[in-house]
Amino acid sequence: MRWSGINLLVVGTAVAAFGAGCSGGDQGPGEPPLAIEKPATKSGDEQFGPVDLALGNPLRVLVTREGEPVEGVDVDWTAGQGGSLSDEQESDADGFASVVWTLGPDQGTHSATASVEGAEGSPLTYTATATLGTEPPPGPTIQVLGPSGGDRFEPNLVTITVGQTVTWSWPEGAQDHNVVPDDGNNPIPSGPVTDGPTTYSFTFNQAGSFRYFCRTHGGPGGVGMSGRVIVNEGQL
Ligand SMILES: [Cu+2]
Repeated sequence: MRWSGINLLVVGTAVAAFGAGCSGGDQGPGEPPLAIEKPATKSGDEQFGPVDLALGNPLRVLVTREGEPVEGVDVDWTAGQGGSLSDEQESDADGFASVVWTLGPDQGTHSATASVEGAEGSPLTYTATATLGTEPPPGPTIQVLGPSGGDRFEPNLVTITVGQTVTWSWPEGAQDHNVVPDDGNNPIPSGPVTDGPTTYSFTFNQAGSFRYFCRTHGGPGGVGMSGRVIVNEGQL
């Protein structure tokens, strides 16, 4: 499978070099190669969606040659994990080609690829997280640590998607910590400083970058025992 793919690529390159058999994009002799990339916005990469349903946004690829969009190029798409894709279309006047991705039946990480024979950057891999129902997957847990080993949040930077829940966990031995938001609301304050073991959770329903700190050992603006949660819009 791999080997035949490489052989096809070599043959395709050789054919293109002789200036014959081009499949769109006006590839001629001596012309620089096509390149494909994920668009900077709305690529459709890293979406969350329920199993067996189409993702909310299409996957998009940008086809260029020397930085200029190229129209009429056939992009080959594949979907793994039992997923399926809408009919392929050639790149448009702005160099974009897109497909709608319907995820397969299993929960977890799914992948799809876009490829253009002989193009730089090919193949591109897109991933999606398939969920059961419409609930976003659980978010990360942040350890609330110290004094042993130093007073700190670990990790002190996490990145999530809107709708995900972050859990702070004070293990046994953690002393005099709380979670206080710089902006007063995100996350809602955990309350008075407390010892472990205990937990506190907050669901971020707003995109942005949110700093927080421990009243005893830190302060706003990233001072001392502090951390940050970056919340991305879902389904970019
Ligand atoms: Cu503290």
